[in-house]
Amino acid sequence: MLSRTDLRGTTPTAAQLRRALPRGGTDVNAVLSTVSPVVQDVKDHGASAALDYGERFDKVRPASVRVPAEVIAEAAANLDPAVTAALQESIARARVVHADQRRSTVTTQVAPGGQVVEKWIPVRRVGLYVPGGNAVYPSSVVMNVVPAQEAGVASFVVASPPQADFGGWPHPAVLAACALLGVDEVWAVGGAQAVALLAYGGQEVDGAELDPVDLITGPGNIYVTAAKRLVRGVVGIDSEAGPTEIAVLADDSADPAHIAADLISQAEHDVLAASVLVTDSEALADAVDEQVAAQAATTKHAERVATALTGPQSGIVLVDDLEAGLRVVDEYAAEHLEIQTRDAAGVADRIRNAGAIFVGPYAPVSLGDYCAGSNHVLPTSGSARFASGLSVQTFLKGVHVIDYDQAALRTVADQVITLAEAEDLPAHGDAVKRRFIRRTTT
Ligand code: HSO
Ligand code: ZN
Repeated sequence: MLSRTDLRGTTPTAAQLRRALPRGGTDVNAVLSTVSPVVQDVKDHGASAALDYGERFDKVRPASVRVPAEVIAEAAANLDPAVTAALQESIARARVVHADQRRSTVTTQVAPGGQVVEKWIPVRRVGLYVPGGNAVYPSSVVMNVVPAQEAGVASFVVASPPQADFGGWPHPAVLAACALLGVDEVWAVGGAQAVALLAYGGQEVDGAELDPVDLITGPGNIYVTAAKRLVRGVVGIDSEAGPTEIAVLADDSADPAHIAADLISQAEHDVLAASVLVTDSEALADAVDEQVAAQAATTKHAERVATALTGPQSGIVLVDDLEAGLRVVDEYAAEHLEIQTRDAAGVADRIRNAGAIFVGPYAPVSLGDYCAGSNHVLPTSGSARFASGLSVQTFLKGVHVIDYDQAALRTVADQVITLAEAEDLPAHGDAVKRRFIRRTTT
């Protein structure tokens, strides 16, 4: 079922590897020109424009952008108690992990009387985008809100598309997750128009002001991603989310049924999702392929899964040995990487590029999606080579506080003046010199 790339007997360079590996591609630039007028219109006209686009794309127009408190309370009250309890467990585990990511203030004594303090300050207000449609993920509300809360962010708004089936409000499971997390501001706006409204604020239908945010996080479709690219700079954004990916590095000690189940689990998200197995065992590759065919036939979203698994972005890569496998997965830089080998922890230790690494037979990606405590908003499309998943750090800004007394400034005054002159910026030097001129008159 899965296509094969046989790299055995070859030693490709990094660039050759990147070309040889299965990978999808969404061209965000291609939709920028479609999205740009939407962003501009919402920037100019606020909520009414955003609701117009909702009516056009989501086929429903809620009475206001802001979801009334009683609608959120009702969604929370009606959520299946087992789901409420599971979300609470997910929140509790994410909270302990993210609380440990808080950064403390660092003071460096550079010279006597001269110090630099690095402070970490949360952004004032965050906008969290939560997709709608066939992807209704209360778990993603948890993964966005918890790190922001642990970073100390005090003001939140969640934006999620209006749903015709739910009176024009976002999906009740999303609203209930917001309630569980103590988020009471939710906007019934989706797509590019939501991103624009978060970035620029604007007039609500009753004339009230919608407060713009400083940072937008959360995954969305290609239009949402394009809109985030357009407003970047006006606001901060997290890294761009592409379709989900799983890579598994396995040897002949791995259980093919587990690997197949994990490959299918992420293929379930999207026809563009990528599932890749890298192995030095042809016997394992054959067994996984058999298992995939059997399990994929009976899974609930069989059609979506089959499309994802047979797309050019999915497949099996055969390598000579584990060393070659390590090079392959590092170059691929998967959003999720499972290590299913002997000494999985030792192998995992040697990985440089992955959004998150799942070690050994009992850490499937699904655990990380919901209840490991780790974050499930992770870098996709190879961006794990340079980007991180969502964390407390995403919501913090580092600020240096420079505190020098006169004696400390004097010790380095000559060097500042020399460098200023070398850059032909003598006024910079004068600003230091002036502090050491004895004033005879005032
Ligand atoms: N695997 C997805 C996250 C998710 N899974 C949400 C289930 N719900 C992207 O990391
Ligand atoms: Zn998932």
